[in-house]
Amino acid sequence: MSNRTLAILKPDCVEKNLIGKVITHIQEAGFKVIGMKMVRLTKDSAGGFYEIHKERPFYNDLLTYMTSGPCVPIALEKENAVEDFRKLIGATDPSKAQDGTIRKMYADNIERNIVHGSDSDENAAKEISHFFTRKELLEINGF
Ligand code: 3AN
Repeated sequence: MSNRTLAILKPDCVEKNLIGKVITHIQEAGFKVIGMKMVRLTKDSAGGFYEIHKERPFYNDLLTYMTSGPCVPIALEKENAVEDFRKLIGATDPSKAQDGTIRKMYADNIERNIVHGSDSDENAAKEISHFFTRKELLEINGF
């Protein structure tokens, strides 16, 4: 079991001025921020990140949305990080998310759903390296 996951505060989160509130929820749930930056994804970068969804009908819309404004990738550390973070954010479709989850509280719909969380340890490692070099995490944290 790995202890890291990747969160992305998506363009709707940034646009609604919810960066601080969402990070507060994340930190109060016991996650430690080990890397964070604000980026504007290009189509290529978003396409690479969501490669697994390439054949899905919502893929093009997803890329348009994810490149529509800046977002905030955050590398997080906690015991059982992947599973605990997915519990904290709730179901992909906010109307199906449990009360108290970040998506239930702040998300508009299944596409504009405020926050991304890695779905496995393997993907967490890949996704963290999509946004952060090892040197960046090393310089900040000594990892
Ligand atoms: P999650 O973000 O909960 O892991 P995924 O990985 O299945 O969900 O989907 C990635 C992103 O694609 C979602 N966060 C959402 O923005 C978008 N998405 C997923 N399913 C749909 C759908 N049925 N219609 C529109 N957008 C979707």
